[in-house]
Amino acid sequence: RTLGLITTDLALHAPSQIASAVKSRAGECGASVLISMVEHPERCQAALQELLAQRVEGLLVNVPLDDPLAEQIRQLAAPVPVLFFDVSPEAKVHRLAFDAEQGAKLGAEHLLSLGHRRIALLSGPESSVSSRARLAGWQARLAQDNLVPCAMAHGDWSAASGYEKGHQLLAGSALPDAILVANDQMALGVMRACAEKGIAVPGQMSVVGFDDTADSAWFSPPLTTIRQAFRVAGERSVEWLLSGSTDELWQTQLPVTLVERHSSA
Ligand code: NPF
Repeated sequence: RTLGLITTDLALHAPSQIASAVKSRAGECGASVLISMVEHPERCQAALQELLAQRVEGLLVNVPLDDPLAEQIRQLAAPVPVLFFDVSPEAKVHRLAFDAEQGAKLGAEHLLSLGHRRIALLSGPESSVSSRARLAGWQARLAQDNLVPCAMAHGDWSAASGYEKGHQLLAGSALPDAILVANDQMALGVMRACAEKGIAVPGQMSVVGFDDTADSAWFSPPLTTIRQAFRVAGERSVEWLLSGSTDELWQTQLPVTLVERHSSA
């Protein structure tokens, strides 16, 4: 049995951990996974045709897609079922996603409970539904306490962008107390920027990431973050695709949890 995975850049930690989890679970189920990595969402159709030509019996798509493109891909693939990871809940497609709002709320509440009020946001790219949902969740939770972010920037998920945007967020005369970051790789870059400016983490600046990738416990200091259980996402998605009962619309939200380490105080 063969499944297909169309994924965004595998040099990034979250997509690579999802790909790894999908491969492992498929292997345990005696299925193989053909992986196609696309640089742009518009390349998804071509990747889809390639995978269909190789007779995959189910497809996973971990690329940020707007609703029309996702629905188009579902139709092109039919009757082969397609499961999407980074589409809006409104799209009429099968979807497995982590609860981004809940994760954002947990991170913001953690900082608020520590007494921080000057909170900066480092969001991910606007093209990603997950990224927009994390940003909206942070803003909504801050607004509940009548707060607005003291500074804000968008990165591209990479540590390099975290470093560059981190320097931007730290450039003002009054420093933030804390920074909420949309993924752990960008948090790594932010902590590097803090170190270069002589800003102690967590003494002068708390940093909270999002993902809990395998390396995040080894950052210096070990990163406080929102855990997305990538293994579980891989298991659930593969099991559903191989279940043979994929006719009904399946939209599942996986819970996330706060992992308190040493980058926040
Ligand atoms: C991404 C996407 C690319 C690179 C990093 C991250 N991240 O750190 O979270 O975010 C999201 C994906 O957009 C989404 O599809 C889902 O896979 C989620 C776990 O990661």
